[in-house]
Amino acid sequence: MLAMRSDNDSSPPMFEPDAEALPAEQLAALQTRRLRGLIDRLLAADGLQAGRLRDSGVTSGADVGLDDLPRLPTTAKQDLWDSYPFGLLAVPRDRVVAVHGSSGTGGRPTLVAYTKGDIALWSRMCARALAAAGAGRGTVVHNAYGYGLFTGGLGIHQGAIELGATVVPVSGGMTARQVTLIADLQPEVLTCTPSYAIRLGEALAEAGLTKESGLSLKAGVFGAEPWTQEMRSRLNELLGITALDIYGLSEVIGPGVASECIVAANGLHVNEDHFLVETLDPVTGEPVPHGTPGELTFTTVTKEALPLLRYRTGDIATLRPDPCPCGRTLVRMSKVMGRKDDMLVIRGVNVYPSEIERVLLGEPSVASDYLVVVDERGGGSDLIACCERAAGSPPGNQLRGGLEHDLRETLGLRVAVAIVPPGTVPRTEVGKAVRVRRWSGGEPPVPGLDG
Ligand code: DLL
Repeated sequence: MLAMRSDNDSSPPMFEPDAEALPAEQLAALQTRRLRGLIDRLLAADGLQAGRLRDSGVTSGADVGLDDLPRLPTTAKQDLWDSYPFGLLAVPRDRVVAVHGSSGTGGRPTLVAYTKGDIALWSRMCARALAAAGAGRGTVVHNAYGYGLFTGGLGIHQGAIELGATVVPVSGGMTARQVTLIADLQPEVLTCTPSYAIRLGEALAEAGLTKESGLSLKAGVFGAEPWTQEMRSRLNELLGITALDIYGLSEVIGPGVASECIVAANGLHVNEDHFLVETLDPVTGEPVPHGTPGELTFTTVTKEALPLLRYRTGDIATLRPDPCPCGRTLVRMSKVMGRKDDMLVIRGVNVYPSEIERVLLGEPSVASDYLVVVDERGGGSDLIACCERAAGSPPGNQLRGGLEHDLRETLGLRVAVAIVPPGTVPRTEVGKAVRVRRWSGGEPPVPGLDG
């Protein structure tokens, strides 16, 4: 079996070093050329985005440079819904070779289209992410992202093939079968949501498969939902791996918009030769400086079927341009703190569920699954953090009091903690983990959570 590349290899593990380590001026020149090309394509397609460009005084790609980006019009999810299914196409309908999407909140599908060129681009972006995790030719990649309309499964699948790795297309769920496949095929890279990685790690441990007993995994490429550094520590420990973050969204291309490298495991390199990135104040839409949390906004300069100008994602993160030891020159984004619409406003205090995760999972006596319940039964909203004791942690009342104290200190807000019996916090086997449930009456969202 071919081994993983290691940090000590003389060449850095990059799939496209010419692009990933491009000097700043050359990157800017490439981005400018591509941005101008995009604007010309959008104007030629004469759709919604062309109208907005003309309204803002842009009639040719030659009119703009990178510095003009903040004054160009934006796009948002609503535009995709309004143009559902094919209204935003910038190519003839018969050039579309695939559609993907996400079910989104409220079950309303967000559908996106790909040309052959888009699929090739997407494959390369996912190959970059896998190579950044240390994978190369012949590396076995156990791909437990769901296959289907969701971009996780097929995106990583195509990327693994592009890289020349050996992909195991297991998809989500049926955990017992996954344990058998991992034992038999000895994958070195695991790709799935972080919440499913916890589930799988626990199932592997129950089956006696741990690092000590020869578990083959070395790296994990986890994304599609927010997760914290505390969750990273848990995953590293449980699976004996380096857990890495991968970010993306259907509207931009799917997974592979940005991903972490195994060299630093500290921030996600944005593939900004294809996806120009900005962080905007979520309320005013004005750009915020590097290091300040803002709404990630992407311009897809090379996509063909559904190119988007300044697509406002709703995801909140920071950007950092400082060099990375891996040699990539691409700007890094922080872990996503949450979506702007997932922010809870409790008695005037803004809270992202990930901030609660950081406190809960920072305590070793707490198991990795948790649920934040927004208790609306009294007409207001109060938070209850429901969690379980970690296996083997001693019983006692201090845990709850300690967590409530830490949550109050960290968030400046009273959050009640309910330690519920093992196995009662709802788990997600397939799809994205649900971390927040509203409770306005009736049965509690977690059995055993008494009123
Ligand atoms: O979740 C694409 C993906 C698949 C990314 C597999 C990574 C791995 P959608 O279903 O369209 O696409 O959902 C996109 O998921 O706007 C974020 O809110 C969230 N998200 C994706 N990756 C991360 C991440 C895929 N690493 C939405 N951290 C995005 C936090 C993430 N949130």
